[in-house]
Amino acid sequence: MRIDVITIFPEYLAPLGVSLIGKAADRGLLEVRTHDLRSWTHDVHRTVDDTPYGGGPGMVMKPEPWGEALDAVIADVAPESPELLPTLVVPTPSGRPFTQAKAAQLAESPWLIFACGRYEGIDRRVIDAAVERMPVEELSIGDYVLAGGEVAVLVMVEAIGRLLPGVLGNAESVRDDSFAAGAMESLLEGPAYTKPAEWRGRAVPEILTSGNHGAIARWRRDQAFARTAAHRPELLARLDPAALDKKDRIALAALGWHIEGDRLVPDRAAEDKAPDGRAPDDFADQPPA
Ligand code: 6GU
Repeated sequence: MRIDVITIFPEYLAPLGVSLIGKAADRGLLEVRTHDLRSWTHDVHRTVDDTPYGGGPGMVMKPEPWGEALDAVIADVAPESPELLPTLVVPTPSGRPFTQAKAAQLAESPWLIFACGRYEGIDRRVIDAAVERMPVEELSIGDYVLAGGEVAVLVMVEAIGRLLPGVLGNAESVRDDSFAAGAMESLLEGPAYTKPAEWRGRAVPEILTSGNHGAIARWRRDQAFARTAAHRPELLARLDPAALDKKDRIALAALGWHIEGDRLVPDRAAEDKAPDGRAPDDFADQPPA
């Protein structure tokens, strides 16, 4: 996969040269190129922003440097092979949610361009024009506001990069992740333990040293249900009851959840609360992109 990042702070992307993603790049599994947006300015001050039309606080990124930057980065695409066009990802708090499913989808693309906005965002015409040339995804990494898209790009590239073939040592580790498509899609992973078997008077759960792999898998799944019920109850409501076996139902019943028609619902609405009293709606799921 090729990844181009256009930003006014190329040094902000330096962590992509480190750790899992850096090693993947060293191994040729992914190529990251960062570009300084200011190299497509032509004034002495290398201006990338201006005041908003219509007034209001803050500054808006000017369209001209962005237009030239995108032209330059996609310049090597032959007009007769539009299937080689990259997907443009624009990190923005007003985007659609960046989810594990979206990470998996983007991991299938051979080429991504990330356009990092700062200030109050990029002049809308840049995105409107790009949509006519290539697939564009405006994506948010959560319900909070960052100062710019760079940190969101670090998040997204790491989530996407670890899904690329060969990047993780153990391909199975992706399958059991929280949110992984399939059995873990709406579940959080439970706790993990390593040696020593006893530490400061605390023993590892006995089942994990039993060697009974079926029982361990069952215990882990029950732990995932418990953790999800405690931390993200709104995720449990999304589980498809048809995908639950008898033991799943028993585990969920013990946590106060039962099946009503084709939905999993809490026994009593009052229990539909996180332990800290926060309403589960605080993490309400957004509709799929
Ligand atoms: Cl993707 N960008 C910015 N600037 N702020 C955000 C975000 C993205 N996602 C949540 N907040």
